[in-house]
Amino acid sequence: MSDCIFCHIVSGNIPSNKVYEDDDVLAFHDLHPAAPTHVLIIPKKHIASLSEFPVEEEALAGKLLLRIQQIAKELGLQEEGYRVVNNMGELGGQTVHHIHFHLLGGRSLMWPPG
Ligand code: D5M
Repeated sequence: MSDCIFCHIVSGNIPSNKVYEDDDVLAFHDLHPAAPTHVLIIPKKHIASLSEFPVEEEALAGKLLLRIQQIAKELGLQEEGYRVVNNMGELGGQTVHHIHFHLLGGRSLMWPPG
């Protein structure tokens, strides 16, 4: 997707502050952090949203979840806890249409979200 900002981050055309990378997954600090730690975890492959995650990509879905677990641990969030968020679609507040999971930590987080 040539107009996808996160695809440009994957390709290196747009810089990012990376915290993790492997063949399938990239994680980088959010440009507008909503918590002391705010990292976005994405598949390198363009998938627009959770609703459009292909059923045949079950292994990638599982890998993303376990990389989030690993990154949270590496960033020292495991002891105090953290939140993982996926915004889907207009009402969900999704603004970038390349699926991403927000990993938020370092402060007490309110519930329910606004
Ligand atoms: O969240 C989209 C998130 O993506 C939002 O928290 C800002 C972040 N963002 C947008 N552009 C960049 C770049 N270039 N680097 C890092 N982070 C970025 P959503 O769930 O779609 O509302």
